[in-house]
This record gives sequence, C-alpha cells and structure tokens, in this order.
Amino acid sequence: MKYYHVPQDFRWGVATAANQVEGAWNEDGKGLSIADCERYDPKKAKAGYKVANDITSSEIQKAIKDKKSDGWGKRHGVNFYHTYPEDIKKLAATGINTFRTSIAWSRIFPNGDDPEPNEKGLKFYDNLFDELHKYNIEPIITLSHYEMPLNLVLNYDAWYDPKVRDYFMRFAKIVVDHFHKKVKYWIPINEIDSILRHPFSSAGLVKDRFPNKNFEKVIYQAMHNQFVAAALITKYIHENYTDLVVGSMITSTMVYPYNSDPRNSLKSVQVMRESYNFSDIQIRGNYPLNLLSKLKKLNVKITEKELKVIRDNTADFVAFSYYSSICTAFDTIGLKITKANRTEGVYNKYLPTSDWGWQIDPVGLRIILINLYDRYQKPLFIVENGLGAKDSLTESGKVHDDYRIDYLRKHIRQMLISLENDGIELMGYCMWGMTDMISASTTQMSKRYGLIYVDLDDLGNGSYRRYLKDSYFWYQKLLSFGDKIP
Ligand code: BGP
Repeated sequence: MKYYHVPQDFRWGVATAANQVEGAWNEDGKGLSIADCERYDPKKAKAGYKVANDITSSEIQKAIKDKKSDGWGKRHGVNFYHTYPEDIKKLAATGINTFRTSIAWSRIFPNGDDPEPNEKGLKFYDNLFDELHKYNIEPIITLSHYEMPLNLVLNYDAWYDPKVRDYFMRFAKIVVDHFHKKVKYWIPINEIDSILRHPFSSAGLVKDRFPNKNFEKVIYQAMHNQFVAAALITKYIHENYTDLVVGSMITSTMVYPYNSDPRNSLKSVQVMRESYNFSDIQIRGNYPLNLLSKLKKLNVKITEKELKVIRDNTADFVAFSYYSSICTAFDTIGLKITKANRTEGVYNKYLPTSDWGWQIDPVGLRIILINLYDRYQKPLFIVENGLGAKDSLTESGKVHDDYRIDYLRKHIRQMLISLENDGIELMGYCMWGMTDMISASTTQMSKRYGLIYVDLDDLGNGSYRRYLKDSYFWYQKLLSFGDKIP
C-alpha cells in the first residue's frame, strides 16, 4: 500500500473565528461589535445584498435598536461561549492537536477606547485555552477576524483612523502579554487582503460615513494602517517573546486563464498578483511597486518610519485559506460567471461546484502550495479549507455528508502529494469548521462547514444541540494514522 508521510510535528486541526461561533453578544461585559450588526434578511439576500459588504449607517442603527429590544443577537454564533468545554471534548476525540480561533476585541475592550481591559473577557479566553491544553491542543490565535468594537466605527473612523490603529495595538499587546504562555502561534489579521472585497467586515468601513472622501482612498489608507499594526505587533512579539511565532495570512484563490489566449493569462496573473501583494508585504517587508504607485496616486499617507517598521518586522510563516478557484478572461461578455470566496470569475467547465456556487478544485490547492513556497521559501500553513454545504439531519440524528468527506479527502490528498513531491515546508492543516457556524459572507446558518452539526436555522430557531457528522468520524480515522497516511 502507498503511504504518505507528514512531518512528526505536523499540526492537524480545525479553525473558526470568535464572532462566528461564540454568541453571548452582551455577556460578561462584551461590547457591541461590527459583526453584531450583520444579520441575515432573506428578502434582501434574494436581491443580492451582501450584508458584510453593503451595510449602511442607518442599517447599523436599526440593528442596534432591534438587538436591544428583541435580543436577536443570540442568533449570531452557536453558543460556543457556553458550550466550549463539550465542543472541545468532542473535537479532541478526533485527535486534533491544533485549534484556530480569534479573540473578540470587543470582549477585551468593549468600546475599543476603554481605559482598562475587561477582566471577564480575558478570563473567558484563559479558560478556553486551558481547556484546549488539557487535551494537548495548541491554539492558533487571530487577533482581528472580521470583528472590532462598534464604537470605533461610530465615534472614530474605524481602520482609516490612526487612533484606531493605536487602540488595536493596545488590545493586541495586552492579549499577547496575558496569553503568551498559553499561545505560541499568532496571526495579526485574518485574510488581510479581504479589506479590498468587504471593507466593512474586514475593517469597519461604512461608505456613507465618508461622504466627502474618495472611498477607494479610504480603503487603501485603512489597508496601510492594518499593515503597520501587523508589523508593530510582530515587532512587539519578536522583541518580547522569542519562542512565539507570527504568521501573515491571505485568502488564496487559485486563478486560471479561461483559455490560452495570452490576454486571459495576463488577467489571471494580475488577479493573483493582487492577493500576493499582501503576503509580499508581510513576508518580504516591501510594498511591491505596483501597489506603492497606486497608493501614491490615491494620496494615501505613508511615512518613512512606517515603511521601515513594515520592512524590519516580517512574519515567520505564511498562513492562508483555500477554498476554491476561478478562471479569468479579459472580456467576460457571454461567459458564465462564478465566484470563489467573494472573488468573481469565469466558470471552469472542468470543475464541480458547491451548493453555494464555489468551484471545487483540490489540484488548485497543490498549485497554491507550490506558488507560495517558491515565492517565499518560508513555512506554509493551511489555516482554512473546507466545504460550505446544505446538510440535513436524519431522524436518528445522523448527517451523511459524504460530499464534505469527498472534498476534504481530495484536498488533503493533494496536500500530501505536494508535501512528498514538491519540496515545500508545511506546518499544518486546519479544516474550516469545527461545529457549524454562521457564514461570514452570507450570515446564514444553513451554509454549514462543521464536523459537528448544530441544530439552528438561518433565523435563529433551534435547540443548539450538537450531532456528530459522518465527516467527524472520517477526520478522526484520518488522524488516527499519525504521520504515515494510507
Ligand atoms: C474565510 C473567512 C472565514 C470563513 C470562510 C468561509 O474567508 O476567513 O471567516 O467564513 O471564509 O466563508 P463563508 O462563511 O462566507 O462561506
């Protein structure tokens, strides 16, 4: 039989984000966060509205008002704030040694600008990390994953505002100081490139709050502020805690030319380059010239001191998410359009498509691994990969998600082939989803990713009971093979 080998210290895990699972939006002193304003509205969704991108100031006000009166907030998340001991126990039984999540900024600083951190917020994560370590599971922590205190949006200018960058630094330093003995792996900002696609959920930017400004400039200024903050916290960690490591993180979508017309190839290189720009900055320490000239044209404020901070404080590993691929064409008229994790592209006739229209491409993952390793020669880490699908629960409490098993098996197989043949360094693999959770792009519950089913619907009805899916048992079996996988 053919076996694939993974390094003995390979990290196998699951991944999630605080705002998508925790719930408890107003418990133990937590403040309102931007994610608390994003709610699923079936009528609007039908009309193509994407809450995480298109939200307006008046919708935010309405959401806050409704939240206070009818408590719909319980619909955000799957109650992980209370169920984490049982959830982690179940996950530990799969054999994982890694758990990626984020720390909700609004639990630690409810308004972002509070004079002192909220001790109860710190305590929650202390308990969570202790629980993980009880099972020898190492946490990987994202400091900013589509969540920030809403006050920093309403009374400041979110990530556009240098003061907010300072508040982020204060939050980040406090949590690193507090948790450095429990958390070795840190990722400052989730999918740092995502600010270009959904500036609200990534950086709290609401277009109508900048009436006299070029919104593109606002986005790029906020992007620059995020790069500086990520470099500053990397510096802080490296200077104070030499045993900790820091990753950059981008969304990796494989992009092919629609056909061999060189103009389509050029287009695919341009689209890929846009996301590599982001890892280039965090790994190589320099703004690529194409991006720098764009920032200059937009008159984005950048100081020499900031550029030096970015240059001198690069990340230790290259983390990325991978779900899907697209094709590109210089002229898309008449071509079928598809999407991959919020990037639009041309449909690829060689690939199947998920329930949510993302094309399934395991070989694309191998290409990304090769591309990223050749580009940086730094250890890689797949921190998100999974399938969003409509699952159904049988009367006997089973979920037969063979399509998810198929997705995971094929992607992991390509990863193993790459490890064996392509001369890459890979630290680990975290499948996206532990329990089901609220989808980031659609805010729906019915777009399910987990190994564990949660009884909850898009409108918040359900018992929150957990059921182990077939994919749970499949992952458990896979991990039981250790470092030699058939
Ligand atoms: C990534 C995000 C996650 C997650 C995932 C799946 O881009 O980092 O937060 O949600 O995509 O996307 P979705 O939930 O929109 O299906």
